[in-house]
Amino acid sequence: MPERAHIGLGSNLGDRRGYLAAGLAAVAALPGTHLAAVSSIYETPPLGPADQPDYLNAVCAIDAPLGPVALLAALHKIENQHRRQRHIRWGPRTLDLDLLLYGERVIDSADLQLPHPHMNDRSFVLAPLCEIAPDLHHPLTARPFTAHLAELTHSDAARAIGSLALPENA
Ligand code: A4P
Ligand code: MG
Repeated sequence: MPERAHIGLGSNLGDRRGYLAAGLAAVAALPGTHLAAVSSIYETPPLGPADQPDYLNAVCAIDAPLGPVALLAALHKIENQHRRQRHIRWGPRTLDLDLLLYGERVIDSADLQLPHPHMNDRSFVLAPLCEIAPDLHHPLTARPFTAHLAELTHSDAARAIGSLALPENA
């Protein structure tokens, strides 16, 4: 039985919308995967080094048969196919795919942590997540993500600026 996974997409280099759309299409095309929901696109100032362009972020939900470890490996492969280069922590990137949630699973291994450890601090994650899954609760705090989002300061607000082209295979 597939479980619902939520994935954060981010881009702040080059054709940002194009990279998000390509990342979404590649995720939707993973074996046995059903794209269940896609948020609006949000534009946000960079978290981390400030001398980098603003980000576009979005969140999608998929029903995934792969299991969390294989899904994260598949996400890394998609990042690499889009010329993602890992140099600077929190530095600029063409396409960043973070596994935010995999059902209610809690994992704390060297290569994979679930829920994503920084998600509750990031409006560019919580705003699109709450848009597509307003009733979802954090598996560890047991509180609704809408409550975590409400606690973030207004200056962190992520702004919806449009929608993503849905992949043809969705
Ligand atoms: N890893 C462990 N758990 C996970 C998970 N649940 N999802 C490991 C994804 N990766 C996970 O990630 C570093 C390591 O985390 C990997 O080896 C993976 O196995 P990475 O994607 O290779 O490196 P990174 O993205 O440079 O580092 P990090 O710490 O993941 O950064 P983030 O958290 O992805 O943040 N500002 C705005 N406005 N919008 C953004 O999207 N993104 C970042 C990157 C910084 N600032 C941003 C944004
Ligand atoms: Mg990342």
